[in-house]
Amino acid sequence: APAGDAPNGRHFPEGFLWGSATASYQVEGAVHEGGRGATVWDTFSHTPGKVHNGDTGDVADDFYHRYKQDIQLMKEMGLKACRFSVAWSRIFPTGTGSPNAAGVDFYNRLVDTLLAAGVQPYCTLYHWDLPQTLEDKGGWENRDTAKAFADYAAYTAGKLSDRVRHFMTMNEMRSFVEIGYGSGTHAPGKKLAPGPLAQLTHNVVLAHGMSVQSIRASTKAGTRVGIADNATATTPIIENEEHIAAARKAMREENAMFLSVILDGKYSEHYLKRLGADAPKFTAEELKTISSPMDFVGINIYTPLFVRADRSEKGYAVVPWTSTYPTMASPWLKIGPEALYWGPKLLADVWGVKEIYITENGASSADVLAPDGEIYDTDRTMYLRNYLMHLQRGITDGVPVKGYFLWSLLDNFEWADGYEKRFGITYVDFKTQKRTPKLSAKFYEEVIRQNRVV
Ligand code: GBH
Repeated sequence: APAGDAPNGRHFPEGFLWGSATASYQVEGAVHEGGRGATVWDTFSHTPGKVHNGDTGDVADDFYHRYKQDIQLMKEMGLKACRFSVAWSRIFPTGTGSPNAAGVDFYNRLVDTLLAAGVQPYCTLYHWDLPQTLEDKGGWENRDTAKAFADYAAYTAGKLSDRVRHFMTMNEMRSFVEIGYGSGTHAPGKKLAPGPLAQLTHNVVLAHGMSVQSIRASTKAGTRVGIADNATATTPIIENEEHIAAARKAMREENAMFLSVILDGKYSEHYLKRLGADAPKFTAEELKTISSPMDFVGINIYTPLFVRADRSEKGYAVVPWTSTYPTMASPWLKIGPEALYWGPKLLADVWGVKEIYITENGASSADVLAPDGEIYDTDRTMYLRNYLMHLQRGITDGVPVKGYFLWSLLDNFEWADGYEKRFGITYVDFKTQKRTPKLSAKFYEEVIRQNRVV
């Protein structure tokens, strides 16, 4: 065999779940069809100055109409699983009240088409598109939103659970909390003071816990419930004992208000102390609900947080970025493949999580069509290859990662960056809706075919 053909230790376990991920508002379009109600992202993207170039998700990838062709693409690539999100306002146009049958029908068709193509559906119930009606009543600042979410999640999961076995309550709580209600650069564009923001954060983790319980109550036995959290992947600057110990401490602290309270059932003392008078008010009963046991934990991993040991009370310090640190097309997307080793590894070591999915990982790149009509995204391919090597390394060390969902199947509406930043392994011409698999798609196809990093 020619050099390079031999198996060389980069294999994944048999049955490893290779997938891709998308989210409703980023791909569906058809915002006025099928009885869908308005969401905070419709309002935000139609507010001048909020999204790059004035882009909106009105059409996006037109996935609402083109999902069959896109599932065909998944099949051709050999994908085993697809992570998608349900638009709450397609099911309950005003967030609560009576369900909209046309909305349920769309996700029924989507799930049926996936299954017919041999692709396992993984369903996220909330990927940031809050019904506008609920935002008008205070959004996540209002405790009633948590109850509304638990009801919507139970109803939707109940409708799909005869065919969908895995549900994730929420995607990236930290992102929609801190950017949506803190810095205000995502929908709904609010800038809350630290106290109200901490209370809102508490409502969000409470909503997660309430929905874990309500989904369990409304679905078939054996339904698996988890989350897709953008856990901060604390990564030791040097892999030695003292810095690894620091990274372990940092994992708990840096995720204090989301994953840690969910998995520990309490807020860390440092977190409460740091907030002082701004700390959230909560009851023991609420902490119990927030920490309702999950069947798996999904983490979205892009960029590491490098930490080092130090003699402070916390026992670690965050290492700042150098101005020359290699970065993909989005300034926040620093290339740190070790994050895909340390993120899941610390999740397993610190909390004993037994079933982990990488619910997102991927990269933006300045894709250009070459004269031959191909897109040679060698940088995205390099990024994926290196991250996957570290994922494989972790699994070899015994970290229980069961699947990997690449963000994203398609170029799509990248929130405040509009269509400027492309994350797809499939190129989308937004004028014609033509799909062209990039080099990275062919790379991923080969990874899946050989079940190893190629
Ligand atoms: C994920 O967010 C999302 O789940 C997904 O919807 C998104 O398309 C994908 O990743 C790619 O971005 O501009 O400095 O304020 C990733 C985490 C959090 C990264 C918010 C960008 C904004 C940084 N994101 N962050 S900044």
